Amino acid sequence: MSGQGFSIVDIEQDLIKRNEELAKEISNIFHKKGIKTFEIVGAIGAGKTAILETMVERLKGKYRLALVTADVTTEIDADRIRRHGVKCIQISTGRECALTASLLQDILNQIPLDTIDVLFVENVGNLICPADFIIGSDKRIVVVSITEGEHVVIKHPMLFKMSDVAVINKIDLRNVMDVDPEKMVRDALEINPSLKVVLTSAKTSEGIGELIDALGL
Ligand SMILES: Nc1nc2c(ncn2[C@@H]2O[C@H](COP(=O)(O)OP(=O)(O)OP(=O)(O)O)[C@@H](O)[C@H]2O)c(=O)[nH]1
Ligand SMILES: [Mg+2]
Repeated sequence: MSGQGFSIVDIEQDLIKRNEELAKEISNIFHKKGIKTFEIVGAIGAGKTAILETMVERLKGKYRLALVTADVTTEIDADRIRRHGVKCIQISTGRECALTASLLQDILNQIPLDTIDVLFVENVGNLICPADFIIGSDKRIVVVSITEGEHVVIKHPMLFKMSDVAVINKIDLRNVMDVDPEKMVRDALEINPSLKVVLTSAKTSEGIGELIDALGL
């Protein structure tokens, strides 16, 4: 506690609690509309958008999809998704290093809630900040790739603890990287034994079918 009766830690805890309450409200809205929601978090450049592009191609004939992509400034990811003929809303987070429930609430009226079955939300590329801020999705998918190095999983346990599915991407590069993807799988399961862990390549589509199965889609 500081002399004024509150501390930075108190303020942070209050923000996290208020975010959780709002995330619950958002989750209720999605459930009432029968929409399945998935949040994709993970390292910068691990392949979150590339995986979404590959999944969108496979899923768009089966489900009515919409996506939200969050980035600090650009619309690059949203434009990549839109090229697949799917609605994608961009959130610019500015100085924030992760999405919050409040940022999602701000664009909720742009999501066609009455005409979609599945919503994917790509968070800002960051392996730390999103751990504190849930956004009300049914499942969270954490993505890393073998190019971040073999220890990226054990160095960032929080998001693996707080996710339902973990993706180790870019396994097409396994022969040029001095990395054992199976060790990354073991590390992820040690951190969170209930995780479903999938090895993928967004480039060759290896493992994408398995990922879709892991999401129950
Ligand atoms: N070889 C290989 N390259 C990949 C794979 N997935 C993505 N990439 C490449 O990695 C780079 C980053 O991919 P993105 O899909 O933009 O990654 P991201 O996680 O969405 O990145 P941010 O949104 O900026 O955090 C691009 O050049 C992709 O073409 C993969 O499985 N194999
Ligand atoms: Mg991206």
